[in-house]
Order: sequence, then structure tokens, then C-alpha cells
Amino acid sequence: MLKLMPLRVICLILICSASLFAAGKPMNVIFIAVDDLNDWVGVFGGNPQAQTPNIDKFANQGALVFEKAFSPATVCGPSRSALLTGKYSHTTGVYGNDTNLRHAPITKNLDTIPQWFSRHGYYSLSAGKIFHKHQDKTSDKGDEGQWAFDEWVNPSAKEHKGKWGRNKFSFKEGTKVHIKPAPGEKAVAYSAKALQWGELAAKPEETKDYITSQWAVDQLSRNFDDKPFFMAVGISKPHLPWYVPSQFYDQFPLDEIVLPKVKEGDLDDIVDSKGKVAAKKHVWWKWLEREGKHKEAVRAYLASVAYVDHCLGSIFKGLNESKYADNTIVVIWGDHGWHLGEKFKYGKATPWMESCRVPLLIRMPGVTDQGVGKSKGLVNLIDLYPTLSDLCGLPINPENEGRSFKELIYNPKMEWNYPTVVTDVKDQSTVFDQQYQYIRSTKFNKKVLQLYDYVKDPLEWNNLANNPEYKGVIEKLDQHLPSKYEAMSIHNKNVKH
Ligand SMILES: [Ca+2]
Ligand SMILES: [Ca+2]
Repeated sequence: MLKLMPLRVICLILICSASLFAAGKPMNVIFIAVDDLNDWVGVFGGNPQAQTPNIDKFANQGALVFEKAFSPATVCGPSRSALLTGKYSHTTGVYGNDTNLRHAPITKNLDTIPQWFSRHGYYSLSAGKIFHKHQDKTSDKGDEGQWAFDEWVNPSAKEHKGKWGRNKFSFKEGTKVHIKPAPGEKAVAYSAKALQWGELAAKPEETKDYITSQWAVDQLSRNFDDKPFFMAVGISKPHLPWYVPSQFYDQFPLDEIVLPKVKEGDLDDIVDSKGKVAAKKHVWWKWLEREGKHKEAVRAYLASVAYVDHCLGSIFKGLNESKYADNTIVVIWGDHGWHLGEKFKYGKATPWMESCRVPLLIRMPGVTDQGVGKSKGLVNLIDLYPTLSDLCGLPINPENEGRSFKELIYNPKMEWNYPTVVTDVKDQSTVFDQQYQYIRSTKFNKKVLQLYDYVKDPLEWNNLANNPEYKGVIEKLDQHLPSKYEAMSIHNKNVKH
């Protein structure tokens, strides 16, 4: 057929199809945040007991798994603020969960990722937790970043009852647990309140994250006025309390739970410049030890991760069956890690590996499905802003501090060894290269250094910082850490409206 056509007709057809391709719409983006998800996901290998068949299948069918991805900070607020603004907390002063990027002088006028996409022709929409939620005296609803999207909904809110209504659930009898301080023991309010779990007498379809996931699927039948879309979906588990339907607990028989390893005396080599031990066992670890409930806590987290995987599975299925299956980039990220006993700690907000490493997967049709599936390149969630801009053909915001790793996505086996930084709190940061983690803390006028060879010592038991053999390694890594820390920006309670 082709050889019967005159050459100029063939040329015309080729030119037309090339220009149609060039004029084709940019890729859509589905941007999925999972709150407090660590590397206990099958393909990330953080815990072989994890049951995440949907994420694993998603990875095995064309998403790229970043084995060395880190968060810019180790609690929700500053990690998300850094990712969304493209600037580290040591640059902006947005540290801790009580500073809102919307009030900080350095960040309040920056375009966040969804705003950048809207500014460049995208339709942005969101449900669930993407921005950290802050008090807002002008509204009883709080500031959840509603202002950053063209459309923001809370699909499980009361006003949607009927279509998306959320019910209050009861617990399966005898499964509700609240770990508290010992009588008379002083503890900060959050610690005393937050460590809770229980098996819900509910179907997954009735619960918040499933409803949010279903909202995302429902949007995939829309046209968005013919614009490409940027859809942000926030999944709230496995954040505490670990209340998920009992079927997910049933997947993990309690007597089969294996606990993460700890080494007695592990913290004794973390010392300040006077040789005084500067780390101690965390209160939640001590309470769980006292109550004999380590296995129950680990099981509750595993059950919550299995629940998240179930919800994500519904998004993957909905996307595969939609008209957007072949022109949508999917990014899945955890906002920081979480300890389940490692280094005698439960929770986040430490400078150690378990708090800093995050799961990150990116699927780009036509690109990652041709590739090798896993990358060992060093990347950070702060790199997502420029990377997604780059992948979608948007200009890179000159305010971004991260680095686009588009090239790595196209070629996951290439060398990508840019050391990357995590700022845990003011005056405490850590840097990762391909072999070492180096932590420098000058908090409270005390200098505490830690160096771990996480390749040889993945549980980070041997602090090498005071071993003279590693002086050169430390000097080299220290250059990547912040030379100054911006002062803490305005605390929520001091914000005037
Ligand atoms: Ca979080
Ligand atoms: Ca140690």
C-alpha cells in the first residue's frame, strides 16, 4: 500500500503524524502520598513479612522502584513542605509540625507543585492528605492546602454522606489497645495519646482511604476541559492509630511475627564531644517492652500497610481500565520512614536510616515499562518537583533546590551518585552517599557525630565517627551538609489573622 503512494504523500503523512505527536497533550500525573509508610513493602525489602501484592505487581508491571530514596525531613510537616515547595527546611525555617509554609516569609509566596502545574496548563485536583494539616483561625476546617489546587475535596467528610459518607466503626471485641505511660510517669501529650491500634468491624470499602482511592478512580472518567491533569491523592494510613478492618490483621498470625533486630548497648557509641552518651531508648519502646507488646505493634503496622496496599490496588485497577492508562505518570511516595523497634525506637523524627529512607515508585508509560525495574541512584523527595516538571515538559522552577532525575528514569542503570541530605530538625542533618550515612548534630550546643557504613552494617550498629580511619570520609561528606540553618519560622499559635 505504502509503495503505491507518491513520495510526497508519504512525506506529508509522516510530517503530519510527527507534528500531531509533538502537539499531543503532555502526560497526566497521579501523585500519591502515603502517610508514614516506611520500606516495609515487598519490593523495597524492608521486612520480608510485609504483604503488599498490589504495589509489588505495580512495580513488576512497569514502575521503577527507587531503592535509595530519602525524605527531605523526618516528620510530616517539614517533609511535605520541602517536597511541595522544592526547598529544604534549613533554607525556609519550616521545621517541625507547627510551622505552616503559608506563613513562613521564605515560602509563603512560592508556587507549590500543584500551583506550578496549574500555571502551566494543567488542571489540579486533590483528595486526602497532601499538605500537612494546620490550624487556621479563619476556618473551623483547618488549612490542608485547599488553596493550592483548582479543585480540592474531602470525600469522606460528613457533607458527602450518602455518596461518600464515612461511618464510625466499632472494634472487634478485645482488640482495641492504647499504650500509655506507667502511673505517675511523665510523658509528652502526643506520646501518651497516640500509640493505639485495633481491628475495625468494617469492610474496607467503608473506610476513609478506600473512599479516597475510589474518588481518584471516579475522576478518571472526566475530561478536565481537555487539559492534562495533576491529581494528588493522600492516603492516611499506616499513620497511627493503626485502626484498619480486621481482615488485614487476620493476614498476620501473632505468633509468627518476627521482630526487627536490636543490639543491647547499641546506643552507647553515640556520644557528644565530651564522651557523654547522647541517645537513649525511646519511651514507646520502653512501654511496649513493659507491656510485652512489641509483636502486637509490629503486627498492627503490617496490617495497616496491607490495608494501604489494598486501597492502592483499587487505584491501579481503575487506572488500567480507564482511558488514561497509557498517558499518565504515577508517583507513589512515603513522606518519611518509621521505626518499629530498630535502635530501640518506635516512630519517626530520628536521623537514622529507618526514619530517612522512603518508598518511591514512578511509572511512566512508554519509559519505565521498557526498563530494568529498579534503580540504585540516590534520590530525594525534594527532587520530585523539578523531576515531574521535567518529565511533563514544564520549565523547571528556578526556586527548586532539588535536582531533576529525569535522565535516571530513562536510564535507571546509569550512575547517579549525588549525595543527598535529610534535615531532621534545626541544627541536625544527615547526608547519604552510596555507602555511608553521616549525621551531624549541633542541637542544644552539643556536637554529636555519627557515621555508618550502611552497606556493611545495614542495621547501623557501629558508629564510625570517632574512628580516625574515617576522618577523610567525614570531611568529604560534611561539605554537603547545610552551612547555616534558617531560624524557625512562625509557630502556628503566633499566627495572627
Ligand atoms: Ca507522615
Ligand atoms: Ca551502636
